[in-house]
Amino acid sequence: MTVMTAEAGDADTLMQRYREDGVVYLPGLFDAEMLELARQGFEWSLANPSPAAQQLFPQDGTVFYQDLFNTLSWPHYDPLLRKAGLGEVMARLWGCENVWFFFEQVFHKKGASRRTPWHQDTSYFPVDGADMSVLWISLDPVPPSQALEFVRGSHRGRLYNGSAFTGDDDTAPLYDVGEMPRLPDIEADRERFDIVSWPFEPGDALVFHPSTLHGGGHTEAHGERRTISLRFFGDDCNFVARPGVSKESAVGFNRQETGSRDVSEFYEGLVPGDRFRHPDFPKLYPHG
Ligand SMILES: O=C(O)CCC(=O)C(=O)O
Repeated sequence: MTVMTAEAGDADTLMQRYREDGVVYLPGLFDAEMLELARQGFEWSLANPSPAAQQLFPQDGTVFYQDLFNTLSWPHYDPLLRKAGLGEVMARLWGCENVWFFFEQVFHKKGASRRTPWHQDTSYFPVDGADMSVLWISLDPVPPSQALEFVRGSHRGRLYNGSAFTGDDDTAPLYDVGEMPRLPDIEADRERFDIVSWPFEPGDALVFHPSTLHGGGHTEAHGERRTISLRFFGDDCNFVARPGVSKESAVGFNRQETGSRDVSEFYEGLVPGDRFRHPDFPKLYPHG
């Protein structure tokens, strides 16, 4: 495993590294004002759960909470997205002309909360392409021993079945139909994988392609991690087929009861191969 220390570098270096490694570290991307906006977004999400909110691995008795694709939360992240110029950050990283916000996800770990299972985000939604990113930030410092980890370059390899995020076997498949291969047991054979991570301070950001294998980031007994994952897509992004719709994934939930829109509305009328577009995804770049 390599704990990275390198600084971010110039725009061309970053673009190349993103293409090759599928993950880049942007130290000090957010100043105190941006961090405060991020904190407000996170607090709003925690106080206003969508029907997709869930306590993961409840049998462990620690906090491992997540919520995602709550369209009602989007106005609460919008000031951060725009003031921090995240559309422009993605346009430069991908070398593309248009950038849209896709959706938010929050994670809250407290106490001795387990590692996040290794997985690729792309397995969970019917969207794929080169111009896609997850921007991961933590409102709390993350020491190297508790870092989110990545398999460098894995976004250029195969797309595995998702992890079901249940039980003892982290490779237990999300879909029980279809051709996607089962995840490798990376924890059982770490030396075989090119695992990288960075020590992380509030204000830093990790940007990764959603097909990059990532996992880890446990917390210790007295620890807490408040994390926001913001997702973006751009010109090269297509609707693709997936073997099914998981009840646990963002796709399956009926959100009518809170007023949050169902993600399936955003996929309506699309067939595999279509450009992934919907007028209600906030356009971030160029500025509307
Ligand atoms: O923060 C974590 O532990 C998991 C993050 C993650 O899987 C993601 O942002 O896609």
